[in-house]
Amino acid sequence: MEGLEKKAAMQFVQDAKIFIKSGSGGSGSVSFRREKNIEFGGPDGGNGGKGGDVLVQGNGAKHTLLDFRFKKKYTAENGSPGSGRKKTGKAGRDLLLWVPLGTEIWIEGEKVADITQENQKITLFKGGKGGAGNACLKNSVHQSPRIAYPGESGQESWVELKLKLLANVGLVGMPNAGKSTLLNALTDANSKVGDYPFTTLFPKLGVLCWEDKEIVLADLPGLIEDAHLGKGLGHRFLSHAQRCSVLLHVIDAAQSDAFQKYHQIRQELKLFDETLIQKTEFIVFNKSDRLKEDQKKRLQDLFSNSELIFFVSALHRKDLEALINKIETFF
Ligand SMILES: Nc1nc2c(ncn2[C@@H]2O[C@H](COP(=O)(O)OP(=O)(O)OP(=O)(O)O)[C@@H](O)[C@H]2O)c(=O)[nH]1
Ligand SMILES: [Mg+2]
Repeated sequence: MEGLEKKAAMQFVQDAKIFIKSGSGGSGSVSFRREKNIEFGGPDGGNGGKGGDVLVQGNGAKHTLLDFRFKKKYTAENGSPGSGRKKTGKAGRDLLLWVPLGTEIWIEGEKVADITQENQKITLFKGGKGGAGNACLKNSVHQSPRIAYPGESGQESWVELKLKLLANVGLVGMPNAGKSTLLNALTDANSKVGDYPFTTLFPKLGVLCWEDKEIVLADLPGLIEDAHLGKGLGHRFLSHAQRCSVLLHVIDAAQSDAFQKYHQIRQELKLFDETLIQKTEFIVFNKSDRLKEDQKKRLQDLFSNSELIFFVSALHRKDLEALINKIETFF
């Protein structure tokens, strides 16, 4: 299974750790006016230029954090030093980092920003101020200061980027339950389908258009028992369910131990993040085309405590309307 995880990590980069530094301010200058016929020119050293800021901006055209896997160090330009004739140094250029929508920014274990909107822009680190030149330091006591100040240092830190997809509804469940088939049936997506487990190796989004609403669904790779111990693809994609307000728990209705498997998956969700099992959950029994009436009745009895149960056939696109109608009421 290790190879599987590697493949998934290569195809969908959802986290990155990078080193970021804003520009330092330029130093102030010590200079005196020297002109013909003027014997004692006053101080005229200019201030240093401001260092460049580091900005982060959301870009809906980006879908992974792949760029940040290769380049690890990001530095904004330093400000230039001031010079004579009270000339302020040039400001350092800002550095702009484009990230996919849904990117969280973490520093030392703390979330400092969440980029969720197209073009949403934040200043992550401000550039350092330029140092004062001696022209600026002149006062009634010190008429000719021979000192100037260095510029302020830029801020620097290791920063973690974590991509958590922006989806309203997350599809979770065992491999092979038909999650991708269901996503394709409900939305414009074309998620890969296969009759083997772990066909889907990274999350895939689709949009369900219903009247004037656009509801985003995320097909998440399959979960198995002991995923929390790293089995299968482990818990690596569950963070994408955290932003969803509704989860569709897709179950292969034709399997014999549906009830037990259902609870195994719930346990895995809980072990990753307790709030996942507090979300609104639809139980979607897929592959109902293979189900006899008495089997269906048995499942209904077993899951009698759950309010939102649907029997569908994603493959044959049957009985999806009730499910769509219900999803729609939540948004
Ligand atoms: N009979 C029947 N087969 C279905 C139905 N839905 C999906 N399948 C089949 O079940 C198999 C698995 O479907 P997928 O959609 O790839 O399942 P998945 O849950 O996305 O699987 P992973 O990506 O591996 O987690 C495929 O062979 C599908 O054709 C259904 O409603 N009825
Ligand atoms: Mg799939």
